[in-house]
Amino acid sequence: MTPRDAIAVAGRAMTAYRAALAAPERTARMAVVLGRLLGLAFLVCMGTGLYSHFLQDPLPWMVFPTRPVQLYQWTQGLHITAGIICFPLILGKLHVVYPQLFQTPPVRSFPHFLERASIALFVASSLVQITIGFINTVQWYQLFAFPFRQTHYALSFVVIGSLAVHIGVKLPVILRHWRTQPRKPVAATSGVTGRVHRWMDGSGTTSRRAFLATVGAGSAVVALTTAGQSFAPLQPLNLFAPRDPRVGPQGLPVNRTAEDAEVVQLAQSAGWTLSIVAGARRIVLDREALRELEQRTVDLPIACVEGWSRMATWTGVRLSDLLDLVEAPADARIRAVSLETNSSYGVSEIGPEFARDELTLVALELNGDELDIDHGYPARIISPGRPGVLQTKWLSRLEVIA
Ligand SMILES: Nc1nc2c(c(=O)[nH]1)N[C@H]1C(S)=C(S)[C@@H](COP(=O)(O)O)O[C@H]1N2
Ligand SMILES: [Mo]
Repeated sequence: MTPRDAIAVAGRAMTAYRAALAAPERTARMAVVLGRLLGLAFLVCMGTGLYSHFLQDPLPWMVFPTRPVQLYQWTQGLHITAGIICFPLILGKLHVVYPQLFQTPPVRSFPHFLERASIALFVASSLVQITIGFINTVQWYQLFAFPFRQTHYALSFVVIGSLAVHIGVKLPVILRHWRTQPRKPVAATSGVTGRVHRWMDGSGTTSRRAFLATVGAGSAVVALTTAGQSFAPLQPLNLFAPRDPRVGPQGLPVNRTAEDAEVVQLAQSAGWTLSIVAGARRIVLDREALRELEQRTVDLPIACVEGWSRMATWTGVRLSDLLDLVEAPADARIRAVSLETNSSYGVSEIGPEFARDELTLVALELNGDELDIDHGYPARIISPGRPGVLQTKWLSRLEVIA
């Protein structure tokens, strides 16, 4: 057998296999229906993901809204829920288009090559993307030998870029199948074998509905069992989410304990003070002194990037009042420094819109009691509309960034 014969045999085998894979739900219309839902889920993930990313790594000109105070709780809850729904949708979509893997010839032209390459890149990058995202929400951080957020951010451009190419290439098919088509006789589907495309004649409606119902039910189940970590009424259904937002000291989950952060001794030390530094001006306050300043009580959620969130009542000193003590300019950025020094979570920066917000506190109490050591005793930052990771615990110093 010459190589040419071998290719011909392989080609016939692929054609036969592809024909054998024909099923009522494997239609271009179904691919478009699932593709639209996936596209929507990806856009939601991208938008909410960029929002979360830039809150943590803002560009110099960026100013963020501070109301509603639950804004980040909602955007991040959406991010995680839409991301999880991508699993059943992608599996469904791959099931529908799987026979296309066995096209013959595998590459017909340069545009066809681009089309297939962009799909390969898109499938691979989005599977990696939702998988590392999911792993992050269940906090298996130790699995990652790379910085999660930067990787997830960079990969999102690969996903969206290859998706854009994919949509561009498939636009004619997408437009043709955007609406349900009137049923056509088999003969009208020119250029394809009746066997492979028999389903285009409108038979198999029942199995198509059953397939869509399965994907839909899968999506609903993962959404309902995830959203409970940020959406209180669904909390009893919260199966997948790693945290029950109701469990933890003072009714609030703990992300990192004082012991893990190795701050127990420093945090409990009688000599603890909070320094507030603006250039040469410096004020040092101990807990007593902080207590003597005007105390405010606010209701603000902790909303972790991992998706769980929980409303709580905080009491302490308005950050703005502390900044006035050192005559910090109203538009200054502030750096909050923790007693915890061995972690990137030990430092956060606070833009002026948050630093000067009347709800932003250096909190001393949580839900009516002195802060638990795992929630940041003696003092922590709490501010509206920001990721939990920026709500620095075990505060030691506030620096006005020049
Ligand atoms: N110093 C310090 N502050 C921190 C953290 C940390 O690890 N170290 N974790 C952050 C994260 S990721 C979250 S979600 C919140 C959680 O606050 P809680 O543990 O009081 O619920 O604290 C934030 N503040
Ligand atoms: Mo977090």
